[in-house]
Amino acid sequence: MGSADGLRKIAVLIGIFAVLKVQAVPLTGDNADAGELRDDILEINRGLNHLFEGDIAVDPNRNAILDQTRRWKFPIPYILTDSLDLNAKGVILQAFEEYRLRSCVDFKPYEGESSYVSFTKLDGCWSFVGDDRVGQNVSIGARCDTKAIVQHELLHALGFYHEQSRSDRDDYVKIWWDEIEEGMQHNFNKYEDDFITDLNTAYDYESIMHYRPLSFNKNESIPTITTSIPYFNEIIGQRLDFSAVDITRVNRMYDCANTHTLLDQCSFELINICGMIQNEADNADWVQTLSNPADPDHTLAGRCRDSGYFMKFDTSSGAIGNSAMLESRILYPKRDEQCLQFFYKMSGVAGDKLVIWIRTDDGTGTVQNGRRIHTITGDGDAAWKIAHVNLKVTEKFRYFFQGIRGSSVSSGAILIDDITLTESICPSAVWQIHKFSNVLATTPLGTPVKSNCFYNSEGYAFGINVYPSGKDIAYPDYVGMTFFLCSGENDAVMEWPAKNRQATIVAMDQDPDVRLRMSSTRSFTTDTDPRWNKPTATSGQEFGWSTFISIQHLQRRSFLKNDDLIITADFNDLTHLIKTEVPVKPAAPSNEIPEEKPVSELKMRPETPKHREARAANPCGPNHCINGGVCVESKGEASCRCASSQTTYYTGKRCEKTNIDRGILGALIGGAAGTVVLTLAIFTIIRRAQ
Ligand SMILES: *[C@@H]1O[C@H](CO)[C@@H](O)[C@H](O)[C@H]1NC(C)=O
Ligand SMILES: *[C@@H]1O[C@H](CO)[C@@H](O)[C@H](O)[C@H]1NC(C)=O
Ligand SMILES: [Ca+2]
Ligand SMILES: [Ca+2]
Ligand SMILES: [Zn+2]
Repeated sequence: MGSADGLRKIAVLIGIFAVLKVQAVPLTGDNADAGELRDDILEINRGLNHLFEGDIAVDPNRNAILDQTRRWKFPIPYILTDSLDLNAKGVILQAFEEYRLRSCVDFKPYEGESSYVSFTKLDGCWSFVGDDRVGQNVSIGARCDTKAIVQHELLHALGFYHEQSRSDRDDYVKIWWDEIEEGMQHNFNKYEDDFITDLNTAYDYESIMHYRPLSFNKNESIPTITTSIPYFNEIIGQRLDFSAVDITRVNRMYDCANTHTLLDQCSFELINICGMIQNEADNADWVQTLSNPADPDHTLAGRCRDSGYFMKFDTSSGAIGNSAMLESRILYPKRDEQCLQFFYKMSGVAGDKLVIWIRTDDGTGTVQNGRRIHTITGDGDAAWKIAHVNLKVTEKFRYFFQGIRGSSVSSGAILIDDITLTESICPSAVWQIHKFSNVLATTPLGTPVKSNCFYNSEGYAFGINVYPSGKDIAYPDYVGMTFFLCSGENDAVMEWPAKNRQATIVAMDQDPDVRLRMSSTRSFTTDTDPRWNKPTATSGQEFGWSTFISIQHLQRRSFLKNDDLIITADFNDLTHLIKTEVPVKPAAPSNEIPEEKPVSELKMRPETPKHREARAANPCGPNHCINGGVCVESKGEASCRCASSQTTYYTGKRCEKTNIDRGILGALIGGAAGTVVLTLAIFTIIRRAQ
């Protein structure tokens, strides 16, 4: 290839993007993206000439990657200025959580530090590269309010350039210089390896930092960048989530040993079963079992011979009520919310039970005190199913699975696989669509598959529509997804319209390693539009995306593992984020020059034997941070890193909550009304007595 002909061919292949853009239908009432494919950073930033490489605020003569002084200290202080759209504030907090799940990168509300990130709605989406040490803007302009764009801009802020500016990029991509818009050639510069480092990672077509084929192009259907391996022409520029290599690089650059929110994960592939243990006091054991064609595991879905294990409790014999327990190792939570996600399959007749327990520290240091959290009863449907269980543990604990034989005619087993325990709140809606290929084949374009109604933590009821064969005639190759309010049992007491709530829909990549999942996540935030008024019995009006994910993307990765599509959704109150801006305090002149003392031979004395501190001597034991704050030892003292989950926003030394849960507020008002009635009654009695 290399001829103009070759380029034309590729143009035809990827021209679909451009064609779709041209045909983009005008705003049709129920589309969060005005019916268009969401523009990427470069299209949004078109015409902003002060930017370098499309979305980097200029100052190209430095290099954060090799320059240690440009690296951040964690947690990174941030300000959410009130110029931001409410939806942008919500997705910024979501992006923080993606970093916390996969790396040691962390963020905290600004409290007068000299280095900080100020998220501001300026023109376009852009960032500086590396820590400026004087406070810096990250612009999340109009249409930049997606989680993936925020993740991308924060990678710049952390010190990363675009993937195609690597020194060895010409081995992997071809730049079509003649097709680049006049004066934009500098956006395709590459850097030599004395300027940036690849951190010993291979060129990554899948990086969230890669340009798309149609970047700075003259002709809207002719690409400026194509890949040496043609398969990747459709991959470059993905804006789903971090790639595996993006994560490796962040973790290498910042010497991350741990993540903030991943507590435990197991796919049972190794014989040590991730440190899980059998209980001795029950009737049987869980057995690590190899997949077979009749019973494939979940991790590999039966695709590989001689691998793919799951844990199995046989319920085909023994007395009714016989049980086996499989316990996790001891875990040390940092927040007070955990979500246990796992896959299970119950192949017996209805009635077998799978019970999830936790055992916490009883105060003597041993982990006892069992607490039953959740029970799943088999319904005779032997398919792999996903389960989410919220744990709310604040001290060291084990979680465990108890399988129980529920019927004398049971002839099957209980299987579990692919467990993930993260310190986050489980989604309020989980919808698993079985046999998706059938659904796709039998549902005509424009026809939705409707979910049941789910309740969010406040009590709003909502549902999801999936259009497997497309929602809009203009986008037949895309799965559409929309959100709608259902009429629910709390409607009389809820606030209407349901404004300032962020609806988030996720099509889940079912990779067994949660850090490698590249799920598709979309969010919008509700306003005072009548569609958010109290829904009628027939249902509310839908709102969402006709281009949620392309069929082609859906068939990649593990979106359709076992032919199941798993969708999760949330509807979170962002009212407390309406006012978040804090004034910048004049920074005290900082002479905090990074200590890089040369190691002198004289100082290298033999190490004195280390005194072993008891666990209780740790300033963070017990964790005094409340509301899920993470306690971190900093210079021998306890310091709280305040978590910002999707529903709550914390601040202060101990992470006090700033918003009142609406349910509680309702109860308070109810209580107050009761008091008034009682007082009136008493007055009446007193009057009578007089
Ligand atoms: C961010 O941009 C605004 C508008 O250009 C500017 O006034 C402000 O000083 C900038 N903030 C920082 C921290 O550079
Ligand atoms: C863009 O390329 C197509 C295909 O080669 C061509 O037909 C069209 O005229 C070009 N448009 C412009 C504006 O150059
Ligand atoms: Ca046992
Ligand atoms: Ca497995
Ligand atoms: Zn960029």
